Amino acid sequence: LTAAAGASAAAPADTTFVAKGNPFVNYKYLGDPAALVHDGKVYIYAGHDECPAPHYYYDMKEWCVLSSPDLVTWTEHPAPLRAKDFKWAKGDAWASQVIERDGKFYWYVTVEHATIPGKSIGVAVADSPLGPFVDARGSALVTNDMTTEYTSIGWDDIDPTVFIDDDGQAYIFWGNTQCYYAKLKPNMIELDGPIIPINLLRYTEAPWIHKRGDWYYLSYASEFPEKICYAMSRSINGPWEPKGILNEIAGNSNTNHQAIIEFNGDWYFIYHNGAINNDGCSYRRSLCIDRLYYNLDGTIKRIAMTTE
Ligand code: FUB
Repeated sequence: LTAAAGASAAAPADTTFVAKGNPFVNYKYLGDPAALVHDGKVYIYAGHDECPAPHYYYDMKEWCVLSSPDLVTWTEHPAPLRAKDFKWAKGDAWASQVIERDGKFYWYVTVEHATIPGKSIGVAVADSPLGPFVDARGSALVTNDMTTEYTSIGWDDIDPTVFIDDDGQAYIFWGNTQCYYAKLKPNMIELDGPIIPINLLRYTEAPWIHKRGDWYYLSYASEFPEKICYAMSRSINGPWEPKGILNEIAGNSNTNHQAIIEFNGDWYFIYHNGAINNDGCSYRRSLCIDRLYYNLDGTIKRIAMTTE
């Protein structure tokens, strides 16, 4: 990655490339990956890190999407969503996740609210995983003034992850410093009931929910610089039993942020690190994928971060 090629040059529409190891996208900086498996392909949605020198802050205006049928050959599609596509938002395309329900694709995002101080969560909807996505509500789904009783910070309402359980009930989890969850209505764009705080050991941010067999897994970024830890439960409502570290601090980046998916019978751990840029790497992050393996008791083996 030359300067940059680097950082600020946007890839032309529908660019196809062959991954040559981790980080697997080497022509632009992307962070906070979320992954969706749909119709034989993996889609990765990630925030575009565009921080210029002296690079001491998050400069993230848009989210990008890549797809692959085999995790080797990738296509980057035109950026399908920008923070300012939410008219009520000021900017900051922070962490997000896309999930499909009944043929519609819902993209839950973190943005800075224009009038309510702090971060908020919005949701956009599309008929295809590649968009076009439009704001589904015209207002935030979760705002800082809904959770002020739990923390004194303005950025606790970040990093949404959404999960649909086997009985069809959808849940949204999110949070910085404090993890929260709530039910979603079947329309996927309204909360259905109270916001419930969850206490997790050394929790920082970046929750991700997945299920395998009868186990629910809640992975999250822990401490700072961040490692990814996880907890397990027999119920989506907890209690969550801490199970330790999944992967260590990701190279030169203070943050880490994971997505966990099953694809063609294998499990994958998708995350970001600062491996491409030694300077300012917390704000110029790069995407990686490694395999994830389970023990017989359902616990997860420590992730070996590779450059392969
Ligand atoms: O990218 C901005 C923020 O950094 C995300 O929302 C957090 O998860 C951390 O990765």
